[in-house]
Amino acid sequence: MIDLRSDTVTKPSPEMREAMAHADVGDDVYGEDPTVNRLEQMAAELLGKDAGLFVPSGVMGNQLSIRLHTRPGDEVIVESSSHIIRYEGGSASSLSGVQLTCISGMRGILAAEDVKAVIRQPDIHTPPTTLLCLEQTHNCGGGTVYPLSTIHELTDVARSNGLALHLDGARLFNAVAATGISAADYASPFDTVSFCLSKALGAPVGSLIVSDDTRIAKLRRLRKIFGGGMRQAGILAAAGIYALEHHVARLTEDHQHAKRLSHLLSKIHGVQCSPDDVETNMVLFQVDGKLGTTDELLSHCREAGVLLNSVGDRSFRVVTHLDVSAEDIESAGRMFAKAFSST
Ligand code: TLP
Repeated sequence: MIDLRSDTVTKPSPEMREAMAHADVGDDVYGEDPTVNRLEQMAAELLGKDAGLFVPSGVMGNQLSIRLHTRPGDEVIVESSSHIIRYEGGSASSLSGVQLTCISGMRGILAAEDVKAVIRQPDIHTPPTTLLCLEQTHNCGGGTVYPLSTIHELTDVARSNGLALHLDGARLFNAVAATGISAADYASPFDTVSFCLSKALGAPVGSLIVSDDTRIAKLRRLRKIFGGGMRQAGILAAAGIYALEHHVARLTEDHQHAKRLSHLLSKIHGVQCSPDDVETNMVLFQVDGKLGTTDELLSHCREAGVLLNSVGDRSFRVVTHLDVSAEDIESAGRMFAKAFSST
């Protein structure tokens, strides 16, 4: 089975497991796990911030950051198909008591004038707008890269209105691989940046938040409150260090695979797919209604030997990753052709 549902499905390689098995560990709640400390320092250096905090998941990275930057009743601006609004179980409202204001972007990418238009001016009737969250790369946009110039336009508007800035950089390193712009340059305008080790980078667990020393100290306390304080987490951090050392440079391979797959998909009758839209490791496509319902199409693909996720009515997402080879991509192309002709 070729699994293209997400880049979260990768399994740790024997070398990564070896690194995990030999990790030096201690109790991280006491700050005594040398491997976690090394990973946090590495992340901070890579992203050009003072300090880092290892957290169990991308959702926790986002939610701790939202809690840090807001008070209950505040308003947070997000893109309307962002992970924070779509896939985090409503946690921003339940855990931080904030209200989310959504603006639609072009394939997930917001425009500064649209953000400016929804920032509320102080008034007793309105919630204070206190935070802008962006997503790099943009998942539902199709792995879209936020251009650095657009980030600067958006963050300038937000800053001049007193908003804090958080970047959900779950796939930040895919943007780095696609553009050659450094992670530190992308991170620079933000107060907090989270990124995931367990997506394209192939680690089994974990994300990091980076920021200045004061904010990281507060986030460390919040992590404990949210139940994310881990003990001998060096075993997991070792996988993260291995991922940062060995799996960043190869991301361009995943991008080439996604591009190739988009070309194969675009040639299938009844499939709408634009290879020009493929910027990183994701491909979005739609399938003609005559070929079946969403569920039927998913099961035809499974029967043909390929797994993928639906992201809407007859709309699908495939994600390339570490455990998918160039040959797998060619096979997946044939499997999709079979699945979408079998009705
Ligand atoms: N994304 C997953 C699903 O939750 C949709 C996926 O398969 O793409 N931010 C972004 C942009 C993400 O794509 C994800 C995971 C997260 C945060 C959350 O990370 P985890 O799953 O580690 O909590």
